Amino acid sequence: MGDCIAAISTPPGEGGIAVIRVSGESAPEIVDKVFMSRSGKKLHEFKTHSLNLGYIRDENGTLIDEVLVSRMDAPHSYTGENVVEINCHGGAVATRRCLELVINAGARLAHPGEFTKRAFLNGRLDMVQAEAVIEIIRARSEKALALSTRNLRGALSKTLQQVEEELIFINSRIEGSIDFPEEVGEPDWLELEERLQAVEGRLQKLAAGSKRARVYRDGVRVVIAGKPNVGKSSLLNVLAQKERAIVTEIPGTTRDLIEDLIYIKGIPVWVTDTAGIRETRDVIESMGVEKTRTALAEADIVVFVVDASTGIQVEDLEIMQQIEDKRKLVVINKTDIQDRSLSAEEVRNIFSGINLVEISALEETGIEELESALEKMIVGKKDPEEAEPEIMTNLRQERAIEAALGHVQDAIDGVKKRQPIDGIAVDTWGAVSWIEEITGKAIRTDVMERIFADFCIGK
Ligand SMILES: Nc1nc2c(ncn2[C@@H]2O[C@H](COP(=O)(O)OP(=O)(O)OP(=O)(O)O)[C@@H](O)[C@H]2O)c(=O)[nH]1
Ligand SMILES: [Mg+2]
Repeated sequence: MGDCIAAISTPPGEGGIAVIRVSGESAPEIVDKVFMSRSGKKLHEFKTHSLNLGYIRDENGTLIDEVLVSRMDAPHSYTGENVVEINCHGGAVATRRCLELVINAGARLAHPGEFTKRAFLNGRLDMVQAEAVIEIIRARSEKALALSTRNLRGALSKTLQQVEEELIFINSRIEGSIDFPEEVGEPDWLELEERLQAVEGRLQKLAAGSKRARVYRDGVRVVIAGKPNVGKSSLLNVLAQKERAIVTEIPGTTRDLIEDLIYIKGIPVWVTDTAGIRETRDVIESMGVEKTRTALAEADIVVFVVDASTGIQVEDLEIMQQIEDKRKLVVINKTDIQDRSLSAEEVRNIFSGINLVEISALEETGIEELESALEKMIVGKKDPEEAEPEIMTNLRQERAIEAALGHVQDAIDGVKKRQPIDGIAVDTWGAVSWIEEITGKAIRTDVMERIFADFCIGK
């Protein structure tokens, strides 16, 4: 710490403006060496949080760019340090040159995520909020963005803080019995059990809710499969709202995997159209069928399309066997055909206990139902009674929550069996340390470094 760091904080390439961010005790003095304001005043003569027009010039006095410079004094800045931001005119060359001059004037190039790391180290953000910053940048759907923003504002941190406080309270009860066995005596076992169970319930809800919320960030893989000619490519085209795949009346049209990213109720979904599965002598087609099998293995959900005009045939049964242990939605397509030879009843009888929707890819009917059915399968049923709002966690946070949960459950077990109290304390403190690992209160340095290494330079 201590030294002054600088980086281009806007994405590379041409833009309307580009921002060079400089942070550190001496940021204003360093920028003053290369900045010449229109009024001739130095940066420290301006008020903090003001915007000042002027020029960046090089060692020879040559003007490089006309810029707007803002100064944000500690502690009211992104990093909590003195921050100066130079708004350049977006051109890649001029911006790089300005950065170079700032570096020559005494700043050092920032490491990836170093601004946010300083914000964390200066107590401006906790670890959950720092991670929310990356997630906001990477958000692929509006829902993911909204959930990340909630975490930046402290939704997850607040819940974790309450859990931590409760655990510390429980610990104080336990420690009383350990430290003053004569005076305090045995702990109130029933109270301990109740309190621990309340914590367990909260952590379980958090874990379940965050798994649900996570699909909005990570998305899911949906693979459309079925025998040739049932309308798989037609369905992809309807979902993608464009002619993504070739559709013909010839069975075996699709040979390669065709993928598209679509959004179903705000969830990013990679939909893959596949070659119709059948025995074939055609070399290319059979390679396609092989690819279908690979795609099926990697699918989160299989949309298994059957044809209302042909009914269920041997091929359908074989495909069903192949996707036996997959989560699946059976779609009866071509329901617009007059003399259809397949009813929903029949399909339900053949494949008992399945999710089923009827559509016509040609007339685009039943698509809304299909999307709702998929959403339900992906997000799961939400308990309307659920008090906890949806909170998104990343893998690191999820693992730590599960580890904390494990300790709490062991503690409950210990309480039920009236085990020695100091053994139970090991678990309750273990739970606290996992919670503190999430918020960063007691995070290991290597874990912290790994998190910030994931950031981009300039953040
Ligand atoms: N009547 C009717 N015809 C449809 C419907 N959906 C698709 N078709 C027709 O069925 C034929 C096959 O459609 P595709 O979408 O190419 O079928 P596919 O399952 O991708 O076929 P392969 O790629 O060969 O496996 C085309 O002639 C489509 O126009 C539908 O809902 N109703
Ligand atoms: Mg096709």
